[in-house]
Amino acid sequence: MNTPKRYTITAALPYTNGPIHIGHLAGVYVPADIYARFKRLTGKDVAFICGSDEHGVPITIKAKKEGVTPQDIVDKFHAIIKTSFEDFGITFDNYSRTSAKIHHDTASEFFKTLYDKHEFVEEVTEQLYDEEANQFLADRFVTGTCPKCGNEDAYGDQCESCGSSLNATELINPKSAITGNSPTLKETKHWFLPLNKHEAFLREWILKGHKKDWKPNVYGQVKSWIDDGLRPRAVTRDLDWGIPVPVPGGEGKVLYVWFDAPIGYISATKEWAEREGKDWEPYWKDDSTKLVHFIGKDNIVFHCIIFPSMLKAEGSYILPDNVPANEFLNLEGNKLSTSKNWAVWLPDYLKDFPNQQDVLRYALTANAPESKDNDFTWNDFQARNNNELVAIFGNFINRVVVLTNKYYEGVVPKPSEYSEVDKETLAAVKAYPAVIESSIERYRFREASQELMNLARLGNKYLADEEPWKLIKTDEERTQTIMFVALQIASALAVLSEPFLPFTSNKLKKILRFAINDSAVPTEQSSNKQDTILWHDIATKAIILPSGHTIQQGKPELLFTKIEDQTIQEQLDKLEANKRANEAANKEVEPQKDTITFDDFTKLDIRVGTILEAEKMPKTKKLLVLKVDTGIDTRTIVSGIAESFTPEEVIGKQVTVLVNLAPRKLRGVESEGMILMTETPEGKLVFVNPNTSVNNGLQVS
Ligand code: B3M
Ligand code: ZN
Repeated sequence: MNTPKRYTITAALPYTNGPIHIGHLAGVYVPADIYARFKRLTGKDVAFICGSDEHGVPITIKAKKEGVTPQDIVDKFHAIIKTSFEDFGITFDNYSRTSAKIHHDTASEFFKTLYDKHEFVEEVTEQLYDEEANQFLADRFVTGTCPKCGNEDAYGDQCESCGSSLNATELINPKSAITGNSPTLKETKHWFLPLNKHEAFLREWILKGHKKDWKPNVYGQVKSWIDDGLRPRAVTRDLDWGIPVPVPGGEGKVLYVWFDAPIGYISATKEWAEREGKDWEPYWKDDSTKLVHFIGKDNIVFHCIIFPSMLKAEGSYILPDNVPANEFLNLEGNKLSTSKNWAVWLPDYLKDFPNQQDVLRYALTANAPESKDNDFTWNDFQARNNNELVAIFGNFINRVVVLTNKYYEGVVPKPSEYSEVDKETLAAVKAYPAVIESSIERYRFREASQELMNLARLGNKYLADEEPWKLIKTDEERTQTIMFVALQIASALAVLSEPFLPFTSNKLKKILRFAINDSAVPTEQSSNKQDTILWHDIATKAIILPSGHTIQQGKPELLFTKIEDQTIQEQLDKLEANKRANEAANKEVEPQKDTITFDDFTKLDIRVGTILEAEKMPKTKKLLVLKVDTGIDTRTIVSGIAESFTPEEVIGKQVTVLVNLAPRKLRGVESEGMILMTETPEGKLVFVNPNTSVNNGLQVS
């Protein structure tokens, strides 16, 4: 594409059935924001669009589970998600929602246009039906085995494991997510988008080399679907939550969520344009607009096959130039999971790490799952912060600001003759805009973030090599030049860091007293107008901060602070506790054991006893060796409670003991009896014992 006149950048619309977590940020929203910020910094006309995806079965399932309406669910989570994006500096030009009227109207009109152009196939087919729930089973209302990859938890419309888009009737061994029953088949009419009819167009558009700049993980998936043969996909559903089908015979039916949601990008652009007094159409219909969809890999088929086919069939829209889908982020070696509460939720992160959004943005970018699934670990998070943001970026800026204040009361000194090193350093700085730009233009944000850190490394090395703190004693003139050069590097960091570290960039611009040209109240107009410093200025302007300019005086705030091991351990403990609580909350209650007779029960001799002594069983994690006064005698009992109690904690405790259990040797120690325990939701063992002190030996019956 020739140089685009404008950019329409979309980010996948998050389902409003829960908060968002670090996987969403890493997979979609931080890369999209980096790209949008970068394009704005290079003076481009950008529409950065997103919004809540408020239809679809997951929302109705959650509403049913909580006994509220779907609208209650989407209202709650739309607000939470929108706030999270604002908190993390994701700079959408519009964050809309698909329950908005403008979207219902836009999606209905889009459907009607395709309907009137006979782009749909109307067909009565047999669909899965739950007789007990008296409901058709579509999408997440049904699970089964994926016919493509064998994943047993595939949904009626999609397999998250291999990404395939499915018809529910293709599932092997389907089960209703409402009742667990095996569904029957029942006839119903739907409107199908005949993807097979668009195969030639898709082959031409994508496979004929036209999209070789698509990421291999995206191009590969799309090619395999097309090669497997495309089939008609139903774009309506027998559901009551969604956008009503706007044609005769559509009563009681709604648009399939994946038909309406991508149109949400268009309606959100319309809403934005209306608000800004702009024309929305060039952003979606002008060939000189570059359309880029940021998504996760499970959305590739919808953004590369289905939505482009819809746009092509409608006929007046442009097609996406690129769909740089990321793979998945795992957490501490396990798949991020909302249902298992195995996640770092953005609101929780901000509670534990207030004002440290950039640390997370950076750690997620530096480790992003750009070409394969990747793992977020709290240790890596700590290392990125301590070893890079604090030790390199923050340390360099702090030294420059402290020394400029110490030697020159914050005034940028006048340089004299540049040395060869100065010239090489300044030349290297001027090369960075193009170096980082090259990575960003290829959607390699990990690489781009490391190039930014290399610029900070350059600054750190320059100061360490030139040692102005020594030269100040002997060569005042040389020191001024060194500090002048260092301040130019700091200025470059202030501008080039903005897409990656927006909060830090803003702080740094205040420290250097660039007049802030966005939300922060600008300081008094500085003498050299840095309030509109753009990306390429770093390469073209002779200098950024001229001598005589005054930076912030006094002790500067630290841009980053060291994260201690204890803080990381607390996060790891929290994860484990959440996981156990979630497992307990969702634990199936053990079915009752076989019935026994009263005689069987009377054979059990259960007494109250007191633990007199306790010690850890050598070379084991779980066992304590106890001396227990049973009232009958004092005996040894080995108990698997060492992970829940220390020996000191149990001495003196009254416990309930099964005393006539046949003795058995455990690790060479003869154990005569069993202490009765149960388990808390967090997985901690607790004693089942009398809640008042009684004599040892008393029988429990
Ligand atoms: N709501 C996100 C997901 O599949 C989905 C994206 C829609 S983008 C139009 O998790
Ligand atoms: Zn599959």
